[in-house]
Amino acid sequence: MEPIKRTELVDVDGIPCLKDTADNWQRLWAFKARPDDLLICTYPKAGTSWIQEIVSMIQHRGDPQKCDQAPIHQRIPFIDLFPPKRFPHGLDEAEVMPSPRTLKSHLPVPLLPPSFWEQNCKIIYFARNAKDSAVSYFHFHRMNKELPEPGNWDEFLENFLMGKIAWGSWFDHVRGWWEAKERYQILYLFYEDMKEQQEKDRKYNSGSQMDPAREIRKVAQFLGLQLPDQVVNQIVQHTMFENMKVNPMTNYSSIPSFIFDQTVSTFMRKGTVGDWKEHFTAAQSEWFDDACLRLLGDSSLVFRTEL
Ligand code: PPS
Repeated sequence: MEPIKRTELVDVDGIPCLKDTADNWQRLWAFKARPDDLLICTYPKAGTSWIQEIVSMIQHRGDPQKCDQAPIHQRIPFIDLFPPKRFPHGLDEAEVMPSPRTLKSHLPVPLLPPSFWEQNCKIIYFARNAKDSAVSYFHFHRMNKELPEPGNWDEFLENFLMGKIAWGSWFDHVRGWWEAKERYQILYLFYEDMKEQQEKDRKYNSGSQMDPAREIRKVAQFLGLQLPDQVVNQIVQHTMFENMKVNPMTNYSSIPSFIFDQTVSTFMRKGTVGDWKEHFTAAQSEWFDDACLRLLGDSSLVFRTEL
């Protein structure tokens, strides 16, 4: 198979986007959200697939067979991705999908099609700390042949910090959505809290009294559903990193290897909090801490970089 060409970035209102997204901008901006749409929004590599599978399991009342009917990216279309070699696009799929729809986006607040705000759609935002997001995004650039060339780690990290990567600045993204939740129906969750829940679940099964599914219950409540404990437990188990990693419906093995080369880096790579320590030098870590203080210090938004 002929290797595909890595894309370039094109600014849309000052935010770097994949060229094909920019080329389809008018169509995306005119997207007609429906009042009962649920949007899952994240900065890339925040654990989107994790929260997608949790939502999908909640919607199917914990029945894995219903989730196993199609890969996650088909069940929940990604509206702002227009990859040249993949048809139909998420937007095409979303447009013909019956209601109620669940959709995925990486768009920052200023670029979200206005109909989502007009229809006051429910939105789940899943955020992950900058350091682990940067590491995960770097490895994803290495294996995803549609993304721009990442350069070496130092180069990539500088671009990440400057927001010169697809979907723009992590800082602007997490902050924009944090502020938007004051005005709209947005459930803002953290990867680190979800991971802590997983770890507690392991202890719970070994006799601890902690609630193993706090974050999953929050999602169910936001969706207006009350699930029995047994169902919640099934969801916790089904969405454990180890289980999603071997599940062909969630590990992106359905994407051909000339696009996602999982011999370079797997999509479900490590799934931990603190992997950044294996990549950052002390100076780079300090640089990130300073940037967090400078760019987020005056907000109430706090990220944990270890558990
Ligand atoms: S994408 O391409 O932006 O939609 O990717 P996304 O799904 O947001 O991010 C992939 C990272 O999320 C991790 N992940 C998980 N961690 C813990 N538990 C579960 N169940 C889980 N599912 C996905 C995945 O491993 C990627 O992170 P890294 O750090 O690279 O391992």
